[in-house]
Formats: sequence, structure tokens, C-alpha cells
Amino acid sequence: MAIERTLSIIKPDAVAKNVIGQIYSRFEGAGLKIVAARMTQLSREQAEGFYAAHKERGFFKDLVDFMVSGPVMIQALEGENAVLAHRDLMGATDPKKAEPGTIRADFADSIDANAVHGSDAVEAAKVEIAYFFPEVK
Ligand code: IDP
Repeated sequence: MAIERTLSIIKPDAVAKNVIGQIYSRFEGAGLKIVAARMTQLSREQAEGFYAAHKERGFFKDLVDFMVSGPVMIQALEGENAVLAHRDLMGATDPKKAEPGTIRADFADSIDANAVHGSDAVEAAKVEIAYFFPEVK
């Protein structure tokens, strides 16, 4: 088992629902440690930069509009196989397809407002953690 880090964002819909604590409990229950965290309101520039890989997708503007619509809670998580462990906690991108008991099944309303982001690979996690937490080594 490898100790990894992953980047998590609790998106504006979940922050508005006041479930940060419930989501943090799931991280802790799965053995994921919060090693950096910041609540912030993303600028358009930050959101566009973060999701640059999706720039050509039809949903890009809606995604950016949503991500800047309210405060987000951003954290770096650390633990055994953190990237996959966190993806398992999140559930499928579309909450209608997410397994019962996952964060998205329990807290997300739609594929647009889907409660959480999580890095999809170790290399992506490194880039995403450096993007929001340049001070974290
Ligand atoms: P992920 O967040 O599960 O890794 P990605 O495919 O990386 O999913 O997409 C990034 C985000 O873009 C999703 O979390 C979701 O908010 C949004 N998204 C993805 N596909 C669609 C879509 O078909 N319609 C609207 N939004 C989408």
C-alpha cells in the first residue's frame, strides 16, 4: 500500500448545504488525514485554470459558473491509496449513478452540482495540490 495525497474540493452546493463536517467525517473514517485546508471563493481565473483540461467540453462554462457561485472548501488528503480511496468515497460523477452511501449519492443533486471534486490520479493530485497549496511540500 502506498501513502498518497489527493486534492479534494467541497463544491459550492455542499458548502451551502452545511455538510462540510459530515464530509470530513467520511474522510477521517476512511483513514484519510487532512494535511492542508482552506475555505475560499474561487475567481473565474482560478476555476478556469483548475479545470483547463475540460476547456473544450460543452459543459466548461457551466462548470466554471458553478464553481465560482459560492465558497468552496479545498483540502489535501493523505493516506493509503488516497486517490482511489477518496474516489470511492465520492462515488460516480453523476449522482444518479453513484453507489448508495457515497458522498455524491447522499449530498449531490445533479451532475453539475455534484458536491465534491477529487483528483483522478497521483500525478494529477500533485499538480492540483501545488495549484492551491504551493506552500505544501
Ligand atoms: P469527476 O469530477 O468525477 O472527476 P470529470 O469528468 O473530471 O468528473 O468532470 C469534472 C466535473 O465537470 C464534474 O465533477 C462535473 O461537475 C462536471 N461534469 C462532467 N461531465 C459533465 C456533464 O456531462 N455535464 C455537466 N457537467 C459535467
